[in-house]
Amino acid sequence: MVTAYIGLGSNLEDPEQQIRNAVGALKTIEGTVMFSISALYYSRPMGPQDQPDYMNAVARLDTSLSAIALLDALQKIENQAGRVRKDNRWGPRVLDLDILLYDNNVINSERLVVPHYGLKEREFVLIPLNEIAPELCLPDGDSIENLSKNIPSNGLKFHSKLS
Ligand code: ROI
Repeated sequence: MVTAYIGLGSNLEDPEQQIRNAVGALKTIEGTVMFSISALYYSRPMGPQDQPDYMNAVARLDTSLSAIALLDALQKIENQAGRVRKDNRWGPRVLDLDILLYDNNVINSERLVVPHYGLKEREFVLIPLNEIAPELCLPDGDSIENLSKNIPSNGLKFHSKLS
């Protein structure tokens, strides 16, 4: 089994419900158990500001799937939520499920880059990740606790517990 951390984000079509549905769907991925889930957080959009605020959370999954099989499973859940992949990479989305970490692996393939390239700069990833895994270190040795202490605040707000 591998431990993977997944970032969840939504800013369209009832984001809180989108995240709650996604959490339910993550629990049904074959060969996978959800070990923990952070609280829900409101966050201001990173990137273009002319889009709604986001709801974000982070989940820990323990899985027997390969990283690519896990990515396939996550993209299937995104598609079932009605996500349309458009060119606007930084635009609003119904549901975004990102593999943040896959054990201590470093992956640089065309479809998948792990650790997630934005992890260290994103308050909406670091704070929920630190909530569920403060002892965690990245493959390069950086500690999540230190990174989350030093991230500049962009107004992330606790919303509610999920479980
Ligand atoms: N901004 C926030 N606050 N939360 C996200 O999940 C998120 N996802 C994105 C971009 C557009 C970079 N901005 C975001 O993909």
